[in-house]
Amino acid sequence: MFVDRAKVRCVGGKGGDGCLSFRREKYVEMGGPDGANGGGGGSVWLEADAQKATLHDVAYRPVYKAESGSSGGSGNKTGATGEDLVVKLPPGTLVYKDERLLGDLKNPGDRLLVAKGGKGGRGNASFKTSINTAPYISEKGGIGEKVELRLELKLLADVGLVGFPNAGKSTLLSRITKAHPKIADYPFTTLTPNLGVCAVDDRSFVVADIPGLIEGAHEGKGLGDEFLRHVERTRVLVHLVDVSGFDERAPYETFKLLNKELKSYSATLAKKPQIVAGTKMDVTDAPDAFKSLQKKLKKTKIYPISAVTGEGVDALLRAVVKALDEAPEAPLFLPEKVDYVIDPDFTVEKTTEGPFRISGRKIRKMVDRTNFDQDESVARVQRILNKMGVEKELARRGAKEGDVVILENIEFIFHPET
Ligand SMILES: Nc1nc2c(ncn2[C@@H]2O[C@H](COP(=O)(O)OP(=O)(O)OP(=O)(O)O)[C@@H](O)[C@H]2O)c(=O)[nH]1
Ligand SMILES: [Mg+2]
Repeated sequence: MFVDRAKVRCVGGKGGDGCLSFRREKYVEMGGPDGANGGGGGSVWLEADAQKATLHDVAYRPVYKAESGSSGGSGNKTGATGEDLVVKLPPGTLVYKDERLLGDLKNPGDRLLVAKGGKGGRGNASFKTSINTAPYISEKGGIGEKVELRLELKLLADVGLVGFPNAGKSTLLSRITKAHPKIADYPFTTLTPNLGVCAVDDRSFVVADIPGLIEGAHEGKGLGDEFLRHVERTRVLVHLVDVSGFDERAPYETFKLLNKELKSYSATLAKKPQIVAGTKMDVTDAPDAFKSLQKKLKKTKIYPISAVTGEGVDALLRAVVKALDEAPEAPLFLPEKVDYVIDPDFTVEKTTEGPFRISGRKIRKMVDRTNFDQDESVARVQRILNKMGVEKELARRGAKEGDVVILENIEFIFHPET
């Protein structure tokens, strides 16, 4: 099944906890600290993989969690690092977070780090200093990053077949490639894009057949712009105009209407090199209709083809190859300029219920990693808060000795040191 949109949640692995331990040896009176660091948590990556053609798999399995790091051990045994998780996606996947483009996984092998694993906590051996030779302190492992992402696939094909429903797009695709799209004599036979690889002499290129467009497609009529975006990255468009008389409108009308739709959808689509083909030339009235269309479009060469008999198809393909040689590379979608979000180290607010609340990313990280049952750890947090200027800010806000202060989720009694 062809799925071109998906939402996924990626979670980095938790870092392993640091260990608190002291060496115990026979005949050695005072062993030093030997608690090792925990291993870092694994990260989640997204990677473009040529084997994938749709977002089907991720849409049905939307949660990705990397491995956690192991805890550090005694005897200076460092915890194992958690393994990274690589999520394979089809080339051409755009990655959005909060509607901001994070990246374009255009070429196979392109990678994007989306959720970093948490750092491993430090063991007490790491806290040893000349002053504190027996630290009774260890850190917890950091929590991995959590992100919700929106994925959108914009197919990467060299050539896009466009035209009104029934123009014969799928029939042409089945003639020039090994693809087997559904073909029928009613409009909207094709409901999702089909891709095929076409070989001409020693060249090959990817052709995309998308559902037929109708008037108002850019406003969402018919299958509309759902699929127009899949030809946005093609390098050359082949515009099929039915000249058999099956479509009640004159071929010239449908030609103009379709170009109007492309233009309304995007200026880039309208500017793409376009090769025009009159289709179903094997039908009795087609040659006459073809002639009058060519007369009206003086400057544009139209290729007469029949996907059923094969007439004119080679000449069309040669023109496609020539146009591809001259066409620019498919555009890369670059992340928009990021407006920086100012994220202060901490904020202090007085809650309506009374206590002061201290929050912020840096504070949250520290709280997550602190063992509050260790006196030395608590003392260390207090030292860090002081250095950050939290105590000063609390005092400035009117906090007094004995007031309750909430640090993220942990309650403290305010005892200013200074
Ligand atoms: N005689 C003749 N019939 C054709 C030719 N090409 C396509 N047809 C017929 O036209 C009808 C529509 O063909 P499709 O290839 O399904 O058309 P499409 O453009 O893919 O249509 P949608 O997917 O609905 O947009 C089918 O009945 C085909 O058999 C041709 O060259 N000659
Ligand atoms: Mg079709």
